[in-house]
Amino acid sequence: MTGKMGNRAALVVLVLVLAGIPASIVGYQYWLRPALADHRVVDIAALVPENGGFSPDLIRVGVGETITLRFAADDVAHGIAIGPGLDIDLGQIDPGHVGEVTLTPDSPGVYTYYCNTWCSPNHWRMRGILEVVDPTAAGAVGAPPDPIIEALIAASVDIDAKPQLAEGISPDRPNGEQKLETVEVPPGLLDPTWRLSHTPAEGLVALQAQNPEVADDVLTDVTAYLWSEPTPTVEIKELFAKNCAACHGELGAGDGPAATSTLETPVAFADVAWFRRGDIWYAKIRRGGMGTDMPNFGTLFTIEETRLLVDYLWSLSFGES
Ligand code: HEC
Ligand SMILES: [Cu+2]
Repeated sequence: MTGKMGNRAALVVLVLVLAGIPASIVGYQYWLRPALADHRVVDIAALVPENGGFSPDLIRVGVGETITLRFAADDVAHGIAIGPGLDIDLGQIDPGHVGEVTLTPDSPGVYTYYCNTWCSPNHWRMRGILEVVDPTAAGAVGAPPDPIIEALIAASVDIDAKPQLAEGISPDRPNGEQKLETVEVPPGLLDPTWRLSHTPAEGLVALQAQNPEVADDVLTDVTAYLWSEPTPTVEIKELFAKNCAACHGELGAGDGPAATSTLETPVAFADVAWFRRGDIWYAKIRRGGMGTDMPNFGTLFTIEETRLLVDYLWSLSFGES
């Protein structure tokens, strides 16, 4: 792993997170406190998208300016987070309550505040933009370059093509780790970058070529084990639980409570795993589907978080979580 976590905090701060303050301490919350504050306090109403979503849904703040964002849940419970890379999650805010965060951005950038609690069928549209501008610099801040997506474009990979699914490979992966010791593994399979741009089925073929005398079930176990490395962290599991499980199901079986209301059926990762490439999953997560109700998460998560989510999908696919 490279030290990508090091550059995550372009904007961090004095972050004070206060969640769940009853909004009913009205006089204090709405008049006295903003009047006494020595910096800008912005009140943001959080409503399900059918009722208007966030208002305001665009906030501009200058580099070095301290700002307090106060999110009031006015209809149902919402979960408020701000990304990518800020580590700000105010948790669930019940109706009639306020959650707030105070921050002082130290470099320009574009961030998204979003709801991460399933609050309505249009829940995932509940997003707003926090733009950090440097008044002394001209020009907009672009998104950072994304090596995985650039490589897909360079190779003309169509991320919307539906790969053919073949029969006969079990999604289970018992004891792959021990079996790994008993076979000869081609170097590509040990390289996470190679695995990201190849399907497990292709990995299996490479293993078979190298180990013609070894039984296929041993080789499938080894392949599945390699693809489901590394073990997911608690943070990534939580990111999936909050943002993906409503559709894809808690364990990625495609059976979340919102799965019945999407245009296309959310993918059950175990069903497709052998014939999918991780880099295409990655691109799908960042860009979203094309008219399929699969939301885009590229403005919410860092490149690193997305990469770790893909690893987590593999471990869900191959039965280990
Ligand atoms: C609103 C429901 C919904 C949510 C929330 C959602 N997805 Fe999806 N997802 C779908 C649907 C529907 C599809 C199938 C259509 C498509 O591929 O565009 C899909 C497809 C995918 C695919 C492509 C799978 C394949 O091989 O075809 C990936 C990867 C994926 N989702 C990952 C995620 C992750 C990770 C999250 C959370 C960060 C997430 N999804 C959140 C509905 C959802
Ligand atoms: Cu919501």
